[in-house]
Parts: sequence; C-alpha cells; structure tokens
Amino acid sequence: VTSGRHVDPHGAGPSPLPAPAAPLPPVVPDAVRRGWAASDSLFDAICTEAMGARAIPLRHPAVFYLGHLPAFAWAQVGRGLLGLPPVDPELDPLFERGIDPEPGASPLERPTMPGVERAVRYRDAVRVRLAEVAGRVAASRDPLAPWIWDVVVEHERMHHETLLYLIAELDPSQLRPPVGSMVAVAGPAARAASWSPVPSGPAWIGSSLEDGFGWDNEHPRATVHVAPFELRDLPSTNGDFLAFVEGGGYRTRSLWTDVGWAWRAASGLELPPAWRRVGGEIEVRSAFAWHPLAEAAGWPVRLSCAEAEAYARWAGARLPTEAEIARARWGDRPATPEARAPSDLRAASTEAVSGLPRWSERPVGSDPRAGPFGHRDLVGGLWCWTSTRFEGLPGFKPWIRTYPAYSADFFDGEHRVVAGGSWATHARLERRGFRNWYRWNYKYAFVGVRLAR
Ligand code: AVJ
Ligand code: FE
Repeated sequence: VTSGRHVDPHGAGPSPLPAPAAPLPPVVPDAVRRGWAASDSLFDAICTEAMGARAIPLRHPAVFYLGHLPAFAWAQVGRGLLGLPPVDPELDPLFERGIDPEPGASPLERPTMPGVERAVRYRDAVRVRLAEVAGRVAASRDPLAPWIWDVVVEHERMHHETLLYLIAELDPSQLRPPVGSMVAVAGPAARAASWSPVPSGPAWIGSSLEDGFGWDNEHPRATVHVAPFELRDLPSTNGDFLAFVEGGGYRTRSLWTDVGWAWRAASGLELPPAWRRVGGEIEVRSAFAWHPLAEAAGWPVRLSCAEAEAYARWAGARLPTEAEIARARWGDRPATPEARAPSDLRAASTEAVSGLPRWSERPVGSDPRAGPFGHRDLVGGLWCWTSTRFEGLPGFKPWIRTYPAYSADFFDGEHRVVAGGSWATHARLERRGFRNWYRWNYKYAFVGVRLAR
C-alpha cells in the first residue's frame, strides 16, 4: 500500500477498518528506534561477564555505553530541549559523558559502574520517558527541536562503532558473534594499488543546515582550494605494512616525530595495534576473532596516526589532508542537498541487525565503487588518517545549545581529522558534511592509512 490508505486485498475497495478518531500521538522517530535495536544487538554480542571489563584503558567498560546512550538521549531531548528533570538523579550524570579520551581523565578517577541489570532498567526507563515526551518535541517551537532526534540518532550510531572497536579488544571467548553476520572476509587485496592523480580544484568541507542536520564542527561550510597531488587508489594493507615491520620501521628513530617516538617507546609498540605474534606467526584481529596474517593480508591496516606517519615517511610519501580526501571523494561536485546522500559510495546495506553490511574489514579493492578520480575504498574499509588538525571551520560557533562541548573540547592540537568511514560506520554518518577525529596516538579505532605525495 503506497497511498497510505488501507486497501482491501481482494480489490473490493477501501478497507472496512475505521479511521482513527484522532491523529495518533507522535512517537519516537523510526530512525531512533532502529538505532536502539542496533544498540541492543551489539550489547548482545558481549557476554555479561565482559560488560564490566575495561578493555580500553582510557575508555569506560561496555556497561557504561549501555547507560550512556539513553543518558545522552535524555540529556538532549528531556533535560536539554524540554527542561525536564532527570530520569534518575544518580545515573543521569554518571552515564552522561564518556568520550575519547576525556580531557584530563585517568582510569583511577572513574566512578564504579552500576551492574548490567541496573543499566538495562535505566535504559528502558529512559526509552519510556522519551516516548512520553515525543509529542512535546513535535510541538516545540525551539529552533533546535527539528534537529534534536538527529543529534540522538547520530550519537547512537557513532557509539556503535565505539562498541565494535571495544569488542575487538575483548577476548573472542567473551563474545557471541551475531547469528547470520558475516564475520570476516579473508584474502589478499583484490587488485594492485597504484598512484592516481587528483587535479587541482575546490573541496567543500562541512555542511549547511539548509541541506539537513550537521554537527557544530561542520558549520559554516568551507571551500578549500586543493593543489594537484597524487593519492594511492587503495588504502595500505596489512600485507603492505609487513614490509615496514620487517624493515625495522618500529626501531628506526628517524621515521618518527619526537612525541611519536616517545609514545611508541613508552607503550612498547612494535606491531600495529590489531596484530599479535603467536609463536613465530603474526595474527590479525577482526571484530570477533584472530586470523593468520595470510587471511588478513588484504585488509586495510589499522593503526594510530603516529604509526601512519612513520609508515608514510618510510614509503617516501605523506598523509593526505582533509581537503585532499574530500576532493578525491567528491571531485567538482558542489556540496548541495542532492549531493549529501551517501548512496553513491555505499551499496544498499542490509540494515538487518546493526545497519552494517558486514561486521569486519574485507580485502581492499573488493568494492567496485570509486571516487571521480578512480580511488577505491574511500568508505567501507577504515577511516583514513589525515595530516589536518581537528579545528573549527572559519566562523565556527557551537550552535547545538544542548551540547556545546561536542567538538570544542577537542580543538587542542592533539586530535586529527579522520576522513571517509569504516566498515563499522553507519551509512548515515557517511553523509558528505560529517567530520570525525581521534587523538594522534589513539590506536583502537577503525582508522587506517592511504598514502599521498
Ligand atoms: C566523533 C567519534 C570522535 O566517539 O569519541 C561520542 C563522538 N562524542 N560521544 C567519539 C562522541 C560524544 C566521538 N567521535
Ligand atoms: Fe557519547
């Protein structure tokens, strides 16, 4: 039924169902509820005993995110937009913030987390309250009201990626890979990489609210002139990176910056973060399992920005800038409402459980979609480290009144823009204006390297 009217299946005219007497009350939008379903399936992948484990020292355990997603939603919609009291005066503040890495935070300062059962009860209580207030959001005249569910949905989708890289830090015995999900696609790169030139011209960074929702760091949209350069048409793979490891890249001081080397030495890093040596063999981690290097050779290599820069120097190349990747991805297409859809770079996802087509990397070059200058895997593999420090665009104002610190807390010179999107990034966040960032030595996220020169 496409007309919105009930139609009798036997073709005898309109359905006898009576029309509702009054319009149905507004509900929590579908996109939010699909996000909740995806969250639930991700938490289901972690066994209860592991929910309290601090898999990543700088981040909270998984149980925090169980509470954080609803706490954030209520902080935006209930407290922030509508000025309502907390759902739970103790848990609302406890679960509110947990981003990467919290400035000045150390694991010892962290509060003790509630148990899974209490967090689940809190989550359900918030979901009920959100449904109760959805009508007030719809009726609100606050200029933020039309965007507030976007804030909630995109935040939830971002943390699905957080959860997946947290899952990748847990022991496989603590995990339950979702039934029916394709866990990993093994093999070498589907094709050989080569340099592909990008002609000079404009790149558009960020978005405009006329085209739809965008976070504070996307505004106002900027135009940057990009000089001609060359960019690898594929990201670097685990197989490529083996030559750097075997060539002593982790022991060659001259390849590293001062801070990069100090960090590498202090953390004892001798292999990229998703690799381990078992006996004489190297294994590579996917979200749910360890694989012999041969199986993972074609996957893009996951690493910190410090490693990506050392690798680029070793290869006689450099990292691309944010604007260079934007130019390689969109070419001369101006940023318009029609151009913001991610559909041209992403096949229809199944949306089955997580909204992701796969739960793992796959060999680079498997995806036939290419940017205007022939570059593959601009999304769908790993994010791409750039040499661009994360900053506000010229004229930056934190316009989201309910979340003024979303970006500004990270304009500290230590964070880099990462471009594109990973296999764990929901299609929604592949929209053109979206900007993402991590600290230069953050080694847990799904970020890789693509060489430029
Ligand atoms: C935009 C991905 C860097 O996950 O650390 C989540 C987003 N901010 N909750 C992160 C974020 C608040 C953030 N990144
Ligand atoms: Fe968050």
